[in-house]
Amino acid sequence: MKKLAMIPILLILSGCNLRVLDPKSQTASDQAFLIYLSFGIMMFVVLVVALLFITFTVKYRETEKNRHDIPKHEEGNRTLEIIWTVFPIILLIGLAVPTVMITYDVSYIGASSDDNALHVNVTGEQFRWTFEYENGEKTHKTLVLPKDREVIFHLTSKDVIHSFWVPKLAGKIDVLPGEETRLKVTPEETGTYQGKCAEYCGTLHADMRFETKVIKQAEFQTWLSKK
Ligand SMILES: [Cu+2]
Repeated sequence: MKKLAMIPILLILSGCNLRVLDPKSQTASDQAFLIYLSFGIMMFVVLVVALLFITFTVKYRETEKNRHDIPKHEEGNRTLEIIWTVFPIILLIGLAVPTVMITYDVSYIGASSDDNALHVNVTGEQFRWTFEYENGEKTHKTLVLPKDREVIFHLTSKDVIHSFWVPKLAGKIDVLPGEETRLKVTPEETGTYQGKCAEYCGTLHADMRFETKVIKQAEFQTWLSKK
């Protein structure tokens, strides 16, 4: 019992929080769906294997009666072979298709999107972020985004590899020198969300935290024009 009580304590002490599973954007919802899907498939496999393991352990255990029996040698059971070949393939396709679709959609590779999308250039450097809007305005510590509008981030680094991460809005994305990565996010709820660099990039890596403020579209226009 004492050991069981340790589990919640360990979770709290580990600083574990489930922001990733509290999505506030379409992208984060899609990614949370992938987490649940892969976890579901994994649990299904674990349960089936555990069930078979227990069944066979009980069924074929040594008893007084069967102590000297030598089991019949089974070879080439076609039905079983088809089941354990086809079934994992179906499971993997079930995992791969949504994963590839969502990854491509979120990475915004060549896909034509909303004409109304907001493009934000994100530059990582040791040790700060620069968020540049379409009118040339820049911010560093606060990223302001409009609610319910598609935002395309164009990310690059001035020096080493960083990783842009606002857990409630989207999964981590690498920010690389000399190459642009892209991320599509449509925030769905107003609020302030913590962001950080998720790739250790030097002594002041921990200083690369920022706030993401999602505000209503009209407020966003006013904010941007006043900058
Ligand atoms: Cu960094």
